[in-house]
Amino acid sequence: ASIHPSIHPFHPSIHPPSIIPSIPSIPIHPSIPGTLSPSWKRFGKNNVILSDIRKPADNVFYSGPFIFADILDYKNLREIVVNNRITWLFHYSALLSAVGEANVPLARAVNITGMLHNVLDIAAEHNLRLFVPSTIGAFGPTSPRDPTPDLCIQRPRTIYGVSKVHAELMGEYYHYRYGLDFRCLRYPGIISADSQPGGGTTDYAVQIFHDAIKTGKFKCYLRPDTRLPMMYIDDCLKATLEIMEAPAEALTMRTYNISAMSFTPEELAQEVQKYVPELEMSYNVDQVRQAIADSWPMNFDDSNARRDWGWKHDYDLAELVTTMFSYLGSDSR
Ligand code: AKB
Repeated sequence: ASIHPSIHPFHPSIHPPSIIPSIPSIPIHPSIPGTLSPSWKRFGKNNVILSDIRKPADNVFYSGPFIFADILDYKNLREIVVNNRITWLFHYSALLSAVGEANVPLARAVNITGMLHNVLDIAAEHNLRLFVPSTIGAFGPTSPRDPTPDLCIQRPRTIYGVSKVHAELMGEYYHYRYGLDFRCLRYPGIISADSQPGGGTTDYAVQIFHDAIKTGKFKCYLRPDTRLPMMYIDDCLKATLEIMEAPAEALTMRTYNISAMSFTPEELAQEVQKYVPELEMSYNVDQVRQAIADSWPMNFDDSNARRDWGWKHDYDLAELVTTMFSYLGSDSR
């Protein structure tokens, strides 16, 4: 018999028996397409299940299992977990900062209801190890910004940030109260060649590569001196798998900052100009995104992650730009 969260409080001792395969099954959201390759290599293609409410885009190479999963539909999620004997769940569904401000009710439904009522309860009910990404956006104007430590005041002023603080606190509460194996990383702005910008405040740092290659021009919506923490996708994936595989005894906390580099639009443009020397930068500040960026960390203190589970980034700004152009091709104009 299964136990519905609204009827019974969770405790590890009352979890229904579950059959746990020797290798974890991991539903992964395709908004980070690169997620697939490291996890396939590590766990085997058939043990990693990709899910979304839409078919994968034609340009996303994908040949492993793919299923429809709607995080707003509790029964659908439960069926997936039971039928596939899921053991680990990576929960990426979320509306990002800028797009969340444009549609607060949807952001609330996806980021809070989907997370609170569904993912946490399913994970607790089925004894899953649960990964939920948080973000630099979980901090706000009253947080220390340079650097921002793991534990400090968090009063974000976006629905995205509020939903992420909520996720951090709920995950930790379920961990301490019911033994849920909740693990969470606060990501900087993530940059990758194979995913398009998706409604975030840090998106300019992805768009600049596409525009530099296509048109040789880039109009930035943030001021030239706006410093934000950023990370290349491979480091993000490495950190995510590392924290999921870390022995529980190594974790002195359940939500960690991770960091790799911090830069401003001006500094990024200088690096991009090494590949596209004629790049013309201009600035047309969007007040909404500028206000969000001005309330976020400038530098992220990730010393706890480095100490507890050996986090170490591989990509700095120069390496990031070289790698982006090696994928996108600076001479493909
Ligand atoms: C955003 O800009 O909203 C995201 C984030 C930093 O969480 N990329």
